[in-house]
Amino acid sequence: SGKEKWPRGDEKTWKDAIRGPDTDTTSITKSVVNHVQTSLARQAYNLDTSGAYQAAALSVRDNLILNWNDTQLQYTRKAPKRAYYLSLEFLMGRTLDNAMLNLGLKDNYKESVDKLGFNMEDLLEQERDAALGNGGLGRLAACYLDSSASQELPVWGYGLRYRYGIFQQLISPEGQQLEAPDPWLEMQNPWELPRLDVNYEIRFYGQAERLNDGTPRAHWTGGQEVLAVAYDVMIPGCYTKSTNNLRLWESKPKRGFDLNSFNAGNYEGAVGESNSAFAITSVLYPNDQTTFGKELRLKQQYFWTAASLADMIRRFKNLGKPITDIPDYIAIQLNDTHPTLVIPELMRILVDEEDLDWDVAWKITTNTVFYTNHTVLPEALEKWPVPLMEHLLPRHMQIIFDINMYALSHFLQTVERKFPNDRDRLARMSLIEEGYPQQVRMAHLACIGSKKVNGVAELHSDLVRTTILKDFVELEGISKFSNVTNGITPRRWLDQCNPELSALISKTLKVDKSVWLKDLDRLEGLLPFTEDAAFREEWAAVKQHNKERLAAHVKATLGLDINTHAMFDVQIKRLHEYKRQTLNILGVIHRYITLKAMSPEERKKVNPRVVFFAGKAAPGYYIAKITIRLIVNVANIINVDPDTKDLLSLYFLPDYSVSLAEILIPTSDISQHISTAGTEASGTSNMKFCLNGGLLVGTVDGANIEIAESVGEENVFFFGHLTPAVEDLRHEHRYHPVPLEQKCPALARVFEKISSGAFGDAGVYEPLLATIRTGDYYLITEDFDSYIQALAMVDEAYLDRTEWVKKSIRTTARMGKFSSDRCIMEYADSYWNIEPCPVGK
Ligand code: B1N
Repeated sequence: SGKEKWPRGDEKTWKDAIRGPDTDTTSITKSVVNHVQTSLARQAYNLDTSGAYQAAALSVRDNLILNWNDTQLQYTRKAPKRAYYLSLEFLMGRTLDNAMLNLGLKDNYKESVDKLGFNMEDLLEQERDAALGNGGLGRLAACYLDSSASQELPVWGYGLRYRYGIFQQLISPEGQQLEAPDPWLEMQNPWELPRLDVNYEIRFYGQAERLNDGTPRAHWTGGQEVLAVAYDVMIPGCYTKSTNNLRLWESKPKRGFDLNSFNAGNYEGAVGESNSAFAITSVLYPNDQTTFGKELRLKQQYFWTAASLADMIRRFKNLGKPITDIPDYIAIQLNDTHPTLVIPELMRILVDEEDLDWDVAWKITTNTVFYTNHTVLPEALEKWPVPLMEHLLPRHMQIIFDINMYALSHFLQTVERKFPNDRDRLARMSLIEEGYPQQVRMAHLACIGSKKVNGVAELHSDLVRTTILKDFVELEGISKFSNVTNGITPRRWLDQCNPELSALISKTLKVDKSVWLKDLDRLEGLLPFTEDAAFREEWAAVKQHNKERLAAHVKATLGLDINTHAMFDVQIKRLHEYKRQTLNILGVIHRYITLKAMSPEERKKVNPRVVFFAGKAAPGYYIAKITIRLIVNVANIINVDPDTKDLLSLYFLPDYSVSLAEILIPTSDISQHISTAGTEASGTSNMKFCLNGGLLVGTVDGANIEIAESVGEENVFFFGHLTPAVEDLRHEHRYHPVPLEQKCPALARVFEKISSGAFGDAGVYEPLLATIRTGDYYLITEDFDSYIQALAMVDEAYLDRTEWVKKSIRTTARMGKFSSDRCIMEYADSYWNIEPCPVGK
């Protein structure tokens, strides 16, 4: 806007020199070659594929930076309310392809790279995944950033810049998972902008002394101070200039080494202190859905929330508004309880530094913060020992006790009135769980400190309301507790991972992808084409090509041959007992036994099937690691059995990642989402498979339910007990155990096979089998028969290939609801109260 003056110099000189984006092939080529010569300091004749990737990435990055600058300037000028998505995990995957597609420049870059003598596919393969997450929670954060930018919403992400992302998984020939570090920053990372000038000092330990001057204030002094330094990752929107920011913090010592210690001869102590500062952001914790009360993890959480909040407040203060206006300019979304410390940290700033009354500070806080719960599994609910919290964050521990007093006891008085003498209720609701030691219940703190609380699928949000936060619903009213069903970005999870299908859709709908990728309900336009035989053939051909692409990849990386004319059956996710990869592998063994018992004549009628598994087990998760072992050893046997190998084969693909998912998902005929009912909060890969025309085999759990509602129950294969039955069944198991042979003879035969040593030393698997034989917390024995039946129905349905392809088309066509654009609009409208802030308007 014309109001601003050029800061210095001659306006025309500036304007002539300022460059625009490189969009046509000629300027793209120039920019790529320029980066080869200057940024990479290489001669053109000396360029390899890795260098070509770097140069192309730097050229794309230039374009992103220009858009990023314009977007951020626009935000500064318009000063809209902003939302901040706080997540300890951002599972971004690769960036180059996504960036080119969102910029609408992929074809031009491809042409340019071609002319320079390189192949775009090879270049893309050079990039390492940014794997700063464990699974669904981290990938959801990445999808939400893509949607926020695509919807032109002023949303920033805040996270940690781990030097090591999720470990690399190696599988030994015996099927053991081995973990290797993921030094993803060893190569230059063109996608981040170091902001060494944006930094904050973060305090740990020390003393907190209340002033006791009639105010709630305290002084927090001493301890260790660590520097948080910002690295910015640009998040391009799809077909828009809007380019948002993901700010990742790196920890480092406040001032190099402590010179005093040096001079006192304490070299080790000085280096130790500096190492402990670097250690904070050194590694992502690889435990999905379990917490271990580790001090370093709590340090990560505070380091990140304190730096992020300091950054938000500095930005807010630049607006010159009264501090009480914070909720009008800032919305903070907590991605699970990991960033819950923002609540006491914001209270500390408002009370101790801004000198506000407690009640005023509490009102600001509870109007600014929003909390998303992602799990109801008891072992995943965060609790921190009070002594640890007191030691590391003495002031925050005081504040949490005060919140418990003021906010809760205020509540608790209401409770007293509403439910007199209900001592159990008081103990249940307290922020502090009694015991040795006492523990802080982070979900309770997140709940009472937030304006709204949501779960991630209808069923899950119901469970949040009726189980873990039931008492709070009774107290605060139901309207605070709602649902935002998860979604996925169709940019990465259709256009990027399945370009042929994307092209077929655009051609069929006669709509440019720039339209339907941002309005996914448009896919419904495919429905009439289910009756078009030529279209169905094209649809099936795309699936076939995707299978071949995967087979080529597996051949190149693992040296294995895959039968691409089989049905592809895929289960890819973290290894977890509740996700029941065991049910799947036991089902595979059952199938193998059944095939072996058939005559050659009977076998001829069987449709070939290839089963894929991929996923990592937390390094300390013993049972999950045995499950991998069983899968690998079953594969070793059945893949070479001449009787069956053409009809059934099995692959455990090592080192599952976002990039591997992008190759696997478009190949599936069916995918498995078979958690014990009530345990999988949502699931998001279920959505990715269905969007790509794979049918779903699953339990009545998480988002499976809503997917079935959308695509039609006739197009999914449901099985198993429902959520309300689960508790009763577990109770039955405990108090009226029935021997496996009696309860589920088919499964007993599978167990016998394993115990006979058919898949190697049976002793290895015994601890896994024992969890099922005794206790069976995840109800394998209860669901096995109906699982086998569901797979039989899959086989039967697959016989009618025409009808199958129709199901596939209908599934894709009805997945519009699951675009993460819809989720982000819901958060923007019903939670954050923010509006689009487009560039140049
Ligand atoms: O979050 C996803 C859901 O789709 C999945 O169903 C859910 O299991 C997943 C602690 C978690 N819940 N909890 C976690 C991850 C890491 C950690 O340290 C908990 N992940 C989920 C997205 O909503």
